[in-house]
Amino acid sequence: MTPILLNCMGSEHNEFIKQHVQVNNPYLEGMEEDILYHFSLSNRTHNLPEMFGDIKFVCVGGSANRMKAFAQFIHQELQLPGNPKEITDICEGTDRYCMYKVGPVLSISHGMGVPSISIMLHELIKLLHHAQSRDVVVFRLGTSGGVGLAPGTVVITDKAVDYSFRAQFEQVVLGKVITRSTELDEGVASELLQCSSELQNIPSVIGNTMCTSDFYEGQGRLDGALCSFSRAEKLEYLRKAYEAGVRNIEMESTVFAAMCRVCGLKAAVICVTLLNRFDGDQITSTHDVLTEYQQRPQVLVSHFIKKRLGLIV
Ligand code: R2B
Ligand code: URA
Repeated sequence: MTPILLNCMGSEHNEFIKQHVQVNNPYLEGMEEDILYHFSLSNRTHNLPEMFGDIKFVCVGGSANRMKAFAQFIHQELQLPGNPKEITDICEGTDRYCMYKVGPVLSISHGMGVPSISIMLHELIKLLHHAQSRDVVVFRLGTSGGVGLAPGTVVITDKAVDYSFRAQFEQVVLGKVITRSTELDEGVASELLQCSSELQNIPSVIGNTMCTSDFYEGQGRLDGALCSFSRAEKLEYLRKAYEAGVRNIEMESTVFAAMCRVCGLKAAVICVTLLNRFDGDQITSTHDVLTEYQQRPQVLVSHFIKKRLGLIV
């Protein structure tokens, strides 16, 4: 084979990799059927290319109600025909996750914490692969605790970092630790920041997001059932996090970033802060204030999607 031909194949191959969702498992090819158990879907019983082949934007978030509300919101924003109140849950055969399809947008819930979102992501990535979806961007829309920011600020994640502020995710596989990078798509993050500057009342920053495996002790809270450290130690840890560029704390970003990256999916994390952790641990804002805060990542991502679709300039 001549070097020129090799180059040609290389670039075609790269183009394919750039557009398609890559699963990284040699065993999948040989499987007669792939049951996406937690979605209650299968590539044998459902025509996945027909159902999902046109998906361009996947929005995931913790709560089932919030992701239903997002689906109804984006339905209105994209001015699609039909009644947004009538959209149905594609995963109604299970109550693990909910999933709504609105034009080229998929809205899915992932529950709380790394194990819950990682199960959902395995099945989502296989679903997009079976469906032969191309050029997909995945967003996590969530809530978080702010580090040195006014409550209500939206943090667009630069790097998702672990408890030691390292941009990596550790997964235990067959008793050994596998480490994967958690860098997110820089272009999508800066496009989102640009979108925020075009909107009113969506104060936004780009910063690092720390992912923990617990809401209480794991995030340095003094108000859990257990607390093994002092207030001074908590504040010292938050100060070190701030110095390392951490602006918010949540519970899913590292595995989300790592899995999307390995599978060639462009990804972004957009979380609103519900409180400033330097000021306290309890979430004291009213229900209405919290509801409005949680709409901010949705409004921002909706603006991004409408711009990408050419619905606004
Ligand atoms: C943010 O909020 C949840 C905990 O309240 C968790 O899923 C997260 O990442
Ligand atoms: N979600 C978190 O994980 N932490 C917070 O402080 C708030 C929301």
